[in-house]
Amino acid sequence: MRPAPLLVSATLASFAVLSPPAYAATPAVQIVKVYYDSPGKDTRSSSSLNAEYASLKNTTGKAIQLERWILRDASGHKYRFGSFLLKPGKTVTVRTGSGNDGPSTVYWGSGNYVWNNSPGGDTAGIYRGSDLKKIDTCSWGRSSKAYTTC
Ligand SMILES: [Ca+2]
Repeated sequence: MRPAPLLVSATLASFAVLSPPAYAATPAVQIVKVYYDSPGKDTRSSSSLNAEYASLKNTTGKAIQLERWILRDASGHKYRFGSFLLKPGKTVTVRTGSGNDGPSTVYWGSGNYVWNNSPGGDTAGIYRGSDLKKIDTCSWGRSSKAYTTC
């Protein structure tokens, strides 16, 4: 049974390829919450638009510059970050409507809602850099809640 060691290593290699990781690695910047159904009727008032938001958290121990990163929905609506330094462990909230950007909140500047309500749902995704590397996504569908925590 001379080939036995070869068979063993081949088996191990197949196992390594086929077996999924025990858990998905935490993304450096994680979509932690999307409040997709702002309270009350969708009147497109400033306060209603800004009650719709997505929150992104820096899960690392280092500050991350989000400039030119993109937050987008399933149908391709995009928000591109200006210069924004997200500090370690901190969260930035991207509100759908208009307002003055601050240290923990930025504004998409949209005149209409971005995140689709339940039951249709939507997918929020964040993408980095010129090659738009996918960092994280968060999806929702039918739900009795107005938000999702990812
Ligand atoms: Ca909505």
